[in-house]
Amino acid sequence: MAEAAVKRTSGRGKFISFEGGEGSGKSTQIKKLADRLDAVKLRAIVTREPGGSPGAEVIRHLLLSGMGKLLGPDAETLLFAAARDDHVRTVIQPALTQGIWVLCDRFFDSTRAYQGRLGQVAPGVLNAMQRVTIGDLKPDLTIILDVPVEVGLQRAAARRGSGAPDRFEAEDIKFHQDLRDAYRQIAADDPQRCVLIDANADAETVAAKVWTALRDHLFAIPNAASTA
Ligand code: T5A
Repeated sequence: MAEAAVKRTSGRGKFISFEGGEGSGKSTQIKKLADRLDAVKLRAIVTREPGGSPGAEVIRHLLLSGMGKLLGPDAETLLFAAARDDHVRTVIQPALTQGIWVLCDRFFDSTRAYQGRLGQVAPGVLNAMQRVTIGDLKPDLTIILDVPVEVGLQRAAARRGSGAPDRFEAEDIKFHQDLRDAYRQIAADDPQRCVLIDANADAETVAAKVWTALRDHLFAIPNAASTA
């Protein structure tokens, strides 16, 4: 069965992005999915934004320190775009071309939600940046993990321990509620690509829903349920 899975997905790799608010469980679910794909002998890499390539990781550091915020919403968005440009060119595209699946913790929907809806960067600016950085590249599937804001922030705080919240975790509760609404809207606007998953459950339950979404959207995984 594993052989069949590899054979039927030969060619370009699948591109799957994970999205959601702070502490929604993206990193946890990506790791579980990577393990599960490995079990059916599908080659996959796990990467993240901002970051994912050496150049983009430098920009990540700048952004999460809050330095980008000081420059204003447009310039901060340009920094996210610069990081994405490097990441796409040096990591994502080469992997997909080699038939390797890419599991990405955040992608352009994060820019749409955080900088577009919340930062109020104009759609024309976002569209132009998207054209330059990713062109026609779109995830084959976007998993949007949906949790109540309080739950996500509690999870993020528990994981952080005594460390300081980063630039976005430190925003007020309304910001996070608007963010949740923005993601729900993104899911509603593009149901072919996006699956909204209720992630207010234990990690195994959420992982089962993610796997079902994959099986339903990327039909090339045969007998997915039998690998549970
Ligand atoms: N950003 C990013 C933009 O503004 N624009 C952009 O274009 C892009 C790409 C990145 C920040 O940059 C912003 C958005 C972000 O604010 P980050 O440090 O990468 O920052 O942080 P996040 O992407 O927000 O991810 P987090 O690490 O905060 O959360 P995750 O990955 O969603 O959650 P995870 O899996 O680390 O889980 C958090 C904690 O909860 C537990 C985990 O064990 C962990 O302790 N947990 C659960 N607990 C109970 N039940 C479950 N189901 C659980 N799942 C996980």
